[in-house]
Amino acid sequence: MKKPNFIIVYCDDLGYGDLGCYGSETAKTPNLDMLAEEGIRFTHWYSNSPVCSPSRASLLTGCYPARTGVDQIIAGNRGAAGLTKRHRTLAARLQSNGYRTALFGKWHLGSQAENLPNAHGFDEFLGFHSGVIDYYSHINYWIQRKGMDPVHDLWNNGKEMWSNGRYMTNLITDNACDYIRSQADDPFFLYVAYNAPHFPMHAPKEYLDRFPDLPPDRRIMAAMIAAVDDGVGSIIETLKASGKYEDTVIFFSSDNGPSTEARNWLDGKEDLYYGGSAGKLTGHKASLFEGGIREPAIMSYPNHIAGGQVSDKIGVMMDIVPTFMEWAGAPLAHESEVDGRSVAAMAAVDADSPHDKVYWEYDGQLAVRQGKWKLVLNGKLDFDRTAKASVHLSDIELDPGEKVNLAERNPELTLQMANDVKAWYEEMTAAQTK
Ligand SMILES: [Ca+2]
Repeated sequence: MKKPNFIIVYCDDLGYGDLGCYGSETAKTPNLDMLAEEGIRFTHWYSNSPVCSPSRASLLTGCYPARTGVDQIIAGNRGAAGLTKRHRTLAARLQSNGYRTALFGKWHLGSQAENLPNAHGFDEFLGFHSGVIDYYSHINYWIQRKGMDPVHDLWNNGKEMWSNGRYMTNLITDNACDYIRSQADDPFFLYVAYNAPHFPMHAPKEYLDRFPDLPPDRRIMAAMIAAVDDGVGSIIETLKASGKYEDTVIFFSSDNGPSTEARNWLDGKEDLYYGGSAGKLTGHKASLFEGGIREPAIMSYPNHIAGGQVSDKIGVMMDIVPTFMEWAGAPLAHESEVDGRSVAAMAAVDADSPHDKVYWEYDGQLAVRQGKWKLVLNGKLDFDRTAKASVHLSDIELDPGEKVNLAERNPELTLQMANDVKAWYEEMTAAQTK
């Protein structure tokens, strides 16, 4: 079988309910909806963390965040430590299997030389190192909250570059399309890491004009998502024009759920922000309830995966490494190298999920999904708000919104799941290598 190309399109803080094909009545995402029609749309696909850096560490290494040493949000200053070279990324693995590799957009896995994309297997990188930049000046102003001055953060292969005034989403899309057009016959891995729709809430007027009737918080969100959707449309069009679409795997998702942080507002309000939607799910960014970690996830591989599928089987971001390596013809030695499992059969022939249990830890919270059951310990609803019960058991099939706490009615199950997730976390922290 021909080695496929791989493209990951990754959004930032995009909610489960914020695409047309996931039920949004305000976002307009015709290109992503079409991609889902031509591929498979997952309804129980999870990020490994409810925040940026750990989620991205898992996507790229195939390991749980704690094992990678990146289990917190990495600071935005130049010189911030991050993912070390002890952890092999998907880019490094594919590069050593004959792939050309490129990243355009957000990195957020550290900014020391050994943490940067070029040190982690990317031949080409154009984008930013930290977690957030202004969409037009490409300056990170948000580290001022930590007492640091703003830093300009736009780079091309280790060299600082300036593209003042250029909307970041379009800059990423244009580089991605140019890269596809420049490829000859070697297979490639392209990581398109949009910072949208993470704050600051910026979009060109032409996108805002598409949504004249929405309230301000939804309007800017819909505009930013529409720019991403147009980007995905351009990428697909470019693939088709170069005859590469059928042999290219495209995976679209987001690192965590929508943010309620007041700094999303640009009118001075200090209220919680609800511009992004987790749909019917409870919890937002930083929460281990479903809204923080369950993500839109679309996969297409026209020569291998039948279109029009919707799968409710459990997949996790850390599964992408073993899945792509299997399709690249270089499967991993799973047991020793990664925590993720290949979902190639789940995607191609609707096989069962490879996971009996999936675990999470973030900022004092623990969670486990076991079949239809989900247990959250010390749960939070976002960065600041704590959930009512410190032990919350849900039947996710009957109650996807985690509204009804079944812990007291199921004490033995609750205890077993709590013990399992605590044991898992002990194992992970013992194995942690920075
Ligand atoms: Ca994020």
